[in-house]
Amino acid sequence: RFLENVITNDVFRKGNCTVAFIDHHPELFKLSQIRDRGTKTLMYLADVTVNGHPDIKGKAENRLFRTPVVPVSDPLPPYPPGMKDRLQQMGREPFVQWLREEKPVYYTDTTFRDAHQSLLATRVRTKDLLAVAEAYAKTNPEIFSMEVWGGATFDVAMRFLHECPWRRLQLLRRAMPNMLLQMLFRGSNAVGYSAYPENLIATFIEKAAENGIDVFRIFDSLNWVEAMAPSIRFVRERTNAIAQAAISYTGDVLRSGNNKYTLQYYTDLARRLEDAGAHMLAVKDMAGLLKPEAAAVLIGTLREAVRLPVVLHTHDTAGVQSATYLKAIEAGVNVVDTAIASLSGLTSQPNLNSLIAIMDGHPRGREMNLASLNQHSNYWEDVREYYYPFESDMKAGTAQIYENEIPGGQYSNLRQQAESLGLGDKLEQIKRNYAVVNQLFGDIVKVTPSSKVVGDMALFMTSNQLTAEDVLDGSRNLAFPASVKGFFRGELGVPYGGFPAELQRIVLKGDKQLEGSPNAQLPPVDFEADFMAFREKYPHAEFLDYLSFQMFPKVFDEYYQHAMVFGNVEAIPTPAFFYGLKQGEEILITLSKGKTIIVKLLYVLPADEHGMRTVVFELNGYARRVQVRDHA
Ligand code: BTN
Ligand code: 3PY
Ligand code: ZN
Repeated sequence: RFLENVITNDVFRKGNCTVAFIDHHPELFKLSQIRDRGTKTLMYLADVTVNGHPDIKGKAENRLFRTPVVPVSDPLPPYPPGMKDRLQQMGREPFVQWLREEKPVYYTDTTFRDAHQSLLATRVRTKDLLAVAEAYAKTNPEIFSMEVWGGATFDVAMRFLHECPWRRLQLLRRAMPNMLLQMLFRGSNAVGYSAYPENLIATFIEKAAENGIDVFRIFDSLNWVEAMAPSIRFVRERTNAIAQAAISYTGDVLRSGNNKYTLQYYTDLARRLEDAGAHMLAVKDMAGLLKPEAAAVLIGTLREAVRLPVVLHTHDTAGVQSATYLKAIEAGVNVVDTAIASLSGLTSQPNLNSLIAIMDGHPRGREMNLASLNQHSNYWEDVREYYYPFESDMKAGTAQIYENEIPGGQYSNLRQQAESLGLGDKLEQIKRNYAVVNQLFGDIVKVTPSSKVVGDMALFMTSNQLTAEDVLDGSRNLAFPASVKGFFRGELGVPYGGFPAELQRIVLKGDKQLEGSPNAQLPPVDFEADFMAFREKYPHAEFLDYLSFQMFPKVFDEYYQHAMVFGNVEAIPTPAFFYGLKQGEEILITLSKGKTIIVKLLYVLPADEHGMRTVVFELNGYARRVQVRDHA
């Protein structure tokens, strides 16, 4: 039985009708909410089955996936007390003091954010995170915090996964009520790539905390304390969460001779961040440059310089960063950032499971549930397969990272970026140019978004076959990338030591550098009037969507249009989401609590003369056909 509705009706679809059509065919418009959502989901599945997923064009092959096993956890008793419970009992100042004095080392788990941002281009979907969140929280309450939000996840959730980032946070909050949830916050750039007005930053922080964030890791891409201080203050004044200020680590603190980033540089920064009100101090080694001996010195010195607990974050791009952690642990670091085994290593964080195992018998080792962690690793090993088109083809650690200083997430994305610009065979040149650009720019801190500027310039030089001398030759009148112009205008702030004057003059071509902080120039958001206007344009959206829109207007607009056509696609299992259905394949989709639909692909008809293909499904046992355009 084919249940027709207004979306599948040919007369209506082709527009061969007047408004009277509604009066003559009321049955076509009587869609229960569930059927409406069901139809939209079928539209999505039909489209991806016929046209493929736009994000993985040409990369999908006929793979079979194993079914990931979700580790079991006792549904009773409820949740064992975790760090969130401790924070609530103690209050934040006593809590961070307690942490600082703790003998055992603690672990932050980055699997839900940085690990997949760095290995899988941030593409992991909420559904796959949520499937194991409760079990993880019940079996691993010893974990210091779960990094689950911020960084690139906010943008990518909407842009590529068609998901609401706020709903991800809310769902994880509910599934992990005993654990501290952490986000990466780019100071005055929030979760974006440029500066936002200060009152928007404040409101974003407030709403992030209300919806589940307990720990804000705040950094600035040039280690500019002025850009971090307002965020630290907003966390302190408007939330009960922890402001963890992060210093981005670059260069080599033990390098002798001409060294811009000395121990003194880091110590001064740490003290200023403590004075700005940070509750915790993190060293964010985004490129994995901190060597073991340097870690011993740096962590030991920072522990003495400030009264805060000290955290260390690194990327294992060189392949040896567990050695750095061991030295840091012996120098008194309180927390280290790690990822579940099967999503660790290379451009991701060091391996949590193995680190726990080698800490066995160490005076700062601690009792952890390694059996559970290994089960979770097995789950992620299978889930990771779903995302194979997003893997970089890096196979082993590289010592070249000490020369090019490319952050983990950018390193794994670089080949793809190069290929999309037709520079696939120039990857080595791009990496060398990255280091050249860094020197041209005055040896700057490179982390989102400053790392993107350096990357854009390296690609620009490579594609135009420019040397450093060419760039510095003012008579060439080069068309520098927009991000490079913005950087030299001061849109990301001012690098330590200032801009190299000659290159700044060449890039700006008479344009002036901004005065003061980049977001001081921006008029505050008029929330009331602006939200009203937003609602007019996006009537189904609410205030959190409005904040998404403020961060990424164009991305939000496309996300919204997608939701209007295809509904909420978060419930679709990941293999179907990326690869569509095969003939005869049947899947379960839980659209909402208690509303599960069974979808089976019966067959796909050839395209008609208008290029439309009819895709016939079975939905809960009834045949349903939808039509999609074949873009081939
Ligand atoms: C539907 O599913 O048919 C209605 C779509 C409404 C989607 C809007 S888009 C912005 C806002 N955020 C969501 O997650 N949903 C609504
Ligand atoms: C981000 O800003 O997304 C980062 O992970 C920086 O390291
Ligand atoms: Zn990182």
